[in-house]
Amino acid sequence: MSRKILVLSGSNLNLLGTREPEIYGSDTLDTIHARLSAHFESREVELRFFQSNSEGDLMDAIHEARSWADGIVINPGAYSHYSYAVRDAISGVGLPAVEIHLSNIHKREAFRHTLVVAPACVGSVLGFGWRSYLWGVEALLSYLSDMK
Ligand code: CA2
Repeated sequence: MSRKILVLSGSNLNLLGTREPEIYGSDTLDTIHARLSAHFESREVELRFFQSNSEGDLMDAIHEARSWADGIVINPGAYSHYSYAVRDAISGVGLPAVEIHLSNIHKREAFRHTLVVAPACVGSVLGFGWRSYLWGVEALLSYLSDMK
């Protein structure tokens, strides 16, 4: 069955590849997106990518996904830790979402241990660098296949 998935990235993720490679890896977000496209090309999976630093733009993308997507993979960036608006957008559209993080936030500063978007998601993948995106999509596809 063909699937359509929105891969959403939030605040500061456009800076990937420019600094802090020891935490986030050295790939740019465009490189990660290209890897995902190549990986899922032969599997009837349509991926659409969007990044924004604006909470409102992320919310709009989530709202629009209701009309075309089967689910959402989201790295909200720092919005993960305090955006009830992004959380409500995910709950509001009713699409299954998987939250992902490049880094293992549980090993980092205390403020990153607070996760307010994650409870609106079906599950999370974190700590695997760019592969968190890959396995986030895999996890969502597996979840969707159980839903029929
Ligand atoms: O580990 C993740 O994926 C994060 O969502 C990344 C966010 C951070 O606020 C979350 O706590 C965990 C930040 C991404 C910022 O990435 C940068 C990359 C290079 C230079 C500056 C920022």
